[in-house]
Amino acid sequence: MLQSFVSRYYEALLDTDRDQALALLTKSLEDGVSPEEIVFEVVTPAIERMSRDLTRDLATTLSQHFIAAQISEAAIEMLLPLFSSAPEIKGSVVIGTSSGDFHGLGKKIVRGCLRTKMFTVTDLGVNVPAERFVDQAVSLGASVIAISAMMVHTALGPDGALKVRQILRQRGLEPRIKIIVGGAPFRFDGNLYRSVCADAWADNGIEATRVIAGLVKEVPPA
Ligand code: B12
Repeated sequence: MLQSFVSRYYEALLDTDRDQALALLTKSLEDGVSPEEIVFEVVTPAIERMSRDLTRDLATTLSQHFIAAQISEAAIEMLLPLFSSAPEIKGSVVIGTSSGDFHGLGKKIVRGCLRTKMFTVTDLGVNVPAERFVDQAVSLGASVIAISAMMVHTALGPDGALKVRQILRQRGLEPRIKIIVGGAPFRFDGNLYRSVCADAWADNGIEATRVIAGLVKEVPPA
């Protein structure tokens, strides 16, 4: 039964049919499937599969992936309160687009993937100054700052990741808060993240969840 549900849910994602996808989730709950099973065996594998299809054989499009990430987020928000015990949160992340940069689509996909994988994510929006990234990470107890930059000058610019690094250093926060970057310039040059003194980069939302899980482990418990 679960297998047919998985296929129908994935079809709804491919059709970007949010109502159908969420209706399927509700129906399977009524049929006795646990919310935990739905999240870990349906919702999360589906967004991972779409990400693979997108990068490997272009079987899906970016717009499908974008809507799928939003549907996944909605599904997680609907199902988490129904878990029999609170899920283990893997870490806390603040995410935003670099100062001067108003590209927000990729960041939203990353946010959706992180939430699907049980990270607490605070989205600071677009055009976020370096100081705000750090202030928010400190006040929310986040161990990772995730910076999206879609243009070369906002990736390398003076109020981007480099400044976040500088502030973390000045305030003695480097052991507690890690920096991950992503976006078009980093995809173009896989070593660019080093030039902006980030701890890591990732090519897409699913990869970001893996890399961030590693970064969280490097941070000593508070
Ligand atoms: C859509 C788009 C726009 C839209 C943005 C809409 C929106 N609300 O976001 C609009 C039309 C508004 C726009 C405006 C501009 N744009 Co524009 N835009 C694009 C375009 C075509 C696609 C970007 C996109 O959304 N991709 C889809 C998402 C899903 O992919 P993504 O962002 O790469 O995200 C994925 C990964 O990169 C990664 N990722 C993303 N963020 C993060 C963060 C972390 C932490 C991690 C780990 C991973 C990660 O995961 C995501 C999911 O897989 C790109 C071209 C391109 N191929 O990238 C140009 C592009 C980025 N834009 C460009 C330019 C120049 C501009 C403008 C300056 C144009 C102008 N003259 O006005 C303005 C800038 C406005 C500003 N100040 O920000 C240039 C930048 C060139 C450069 N060398 O810097 C590009 C590269 C186009 C080009 N080839 O010239 N743009």
